[in-house]
Amino acid sequence: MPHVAESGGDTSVFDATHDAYSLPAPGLSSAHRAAFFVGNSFFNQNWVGAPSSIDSRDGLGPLFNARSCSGCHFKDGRGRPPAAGESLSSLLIRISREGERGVHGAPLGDAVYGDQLQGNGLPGVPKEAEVKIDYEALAGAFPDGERYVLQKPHYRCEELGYGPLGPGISMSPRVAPAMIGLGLLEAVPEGTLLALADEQDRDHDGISGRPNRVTDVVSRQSAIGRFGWKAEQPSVLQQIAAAFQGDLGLSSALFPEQNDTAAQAPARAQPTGGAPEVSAEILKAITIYARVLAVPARRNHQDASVSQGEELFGSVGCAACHVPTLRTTELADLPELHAQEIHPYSDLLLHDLGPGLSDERPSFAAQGSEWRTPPLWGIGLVRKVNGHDRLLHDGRARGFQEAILWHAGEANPARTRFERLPRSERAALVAFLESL
Ligand code: HEC
Ligand code: HEC
Ligand SMILES: [Ca+2]
Ligand SMILES: [Ca+2]
Ligand SMILES: [Ca+2]
Repeated sequence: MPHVAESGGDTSVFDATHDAYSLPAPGLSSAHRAAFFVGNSFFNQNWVGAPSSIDSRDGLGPLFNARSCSGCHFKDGRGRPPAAGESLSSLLIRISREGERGVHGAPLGDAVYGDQLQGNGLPGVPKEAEVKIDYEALAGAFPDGERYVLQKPHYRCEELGYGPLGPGISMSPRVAPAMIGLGLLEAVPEGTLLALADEQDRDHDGISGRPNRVTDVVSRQSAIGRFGWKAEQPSVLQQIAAAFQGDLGLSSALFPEQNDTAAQAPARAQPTGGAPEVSAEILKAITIYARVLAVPARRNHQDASVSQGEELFGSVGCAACHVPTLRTTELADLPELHAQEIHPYSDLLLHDLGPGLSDERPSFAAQGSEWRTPPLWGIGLVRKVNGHDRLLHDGRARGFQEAILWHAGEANPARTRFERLPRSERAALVAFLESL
């Protein structure tokens, strides 16, 4: 185990305040630092409906989830499910038709509602739906008798704006992940990920990670997915262009269409904010911004209980998926991130975590129960930055212990070993996660 503070190598920042996710990596060239600040302002600005007097900020919607990127990635951090009585804000719902797939296994959207539910519309454009969540309590106990209660979410669509959803529609709820270290993850060579993969479990350790294989929309070729909860996007650029289209209703060179369908006449009737609505310059600046947001260094990494927890993280089997150390290679356009030893605690591969976490919505190579191992770097600062402790793809877990207890499938043995640890060692493992 690495036992070092600098999870992002030389590009780590020492800041544990609520700005911890918002800082540029140290050592950027002056051009990249300038692009960072331009990207930062577009990441935080509210877009408006077209037409507006300022062409560089219009084109929002007509259907959208939020008015800005930071509306969901607040403080470049993590979203959460709504509290009782709130509407969805930093959690979004992907939808698709069961049993039907497109190129490279892409999910296909509903004929009327498309591939994502947008809960907001411009004036005169009905929003698509108001989604409500009910939680079912699941009580359990550790072998030593300590009790816990997990909560399983169930989703209901109300106030559907364009008639009923088609038959056989599956829904995949996801919270916005933190934005840190993404350029470093992009700079991990494909060969490293392929070497970590063990699709047939040839080494018989019960872990069979595999890459998602998705469509690169620029080359139209199949590519390894790295970003998003199911690794459905191959690059930060494509992830961001997809967010502009799906989440904000803004077209770009990568995704020139609006996000509405022909069946949504009030949306189709709206003016657009240009073709495309997001210029190449703005897309480029936000992409640089997102790639160089720094990873915060660990705190208290030498405390006795944290060190003990770090060892347990290895011996219990967490590190089989949450791989502690990777190395970056050269990126032609971002030499600042070159040759770093990084500690993301992820293999960026898909793993089957069992039916309890399944969204029953296959996407490209990923089955419903398969998720990308999420990086754990910086995760101990979620409460500080975002003021909540909600974890997992849909934010169902309240804190680290619940997140671990939801692990099943390939992670069954690791979870069982965690459950059997004495209480003080379970606490040490959680203290290690808090130090990240
Ligand atoms: C409605 C909320 C919402 C908005 C608005 C939003 N995002 Fe996201 N973002 C998400 C969710 C949810 C995911 C995970 C997506 C998935 O799993 O497919 C995500 C994923 C990402 C990722 C990948 C992170 C990772 O760890 O893999 C990046 C980069 C990103 N968003 C950037 C942006 C940018 C830039 C904008 C503005 C153009 C934006 N997002 C707007 C919710 C949002
Ligand atoms: C088989 C691979 C695998 C193993 C083993 C594993 N994990 Fe995970 N872990 C995942 C995946 C995949 C997710 C995402 C699941 C989801 O969001 O539904 C995850 C999610 C998490 C999260 C929440 C991350 C977030 O961003 O919300 C934490 C914390 C975590 N794991 C810690 C652990 C610990 C501690 C162990 C050992 C007891 C462990 N994991 C073992 C694959 C694994
Ligand atoms: Ca638009
Ligand atoms: Ca839609
Ligand atoms: Ca294996």
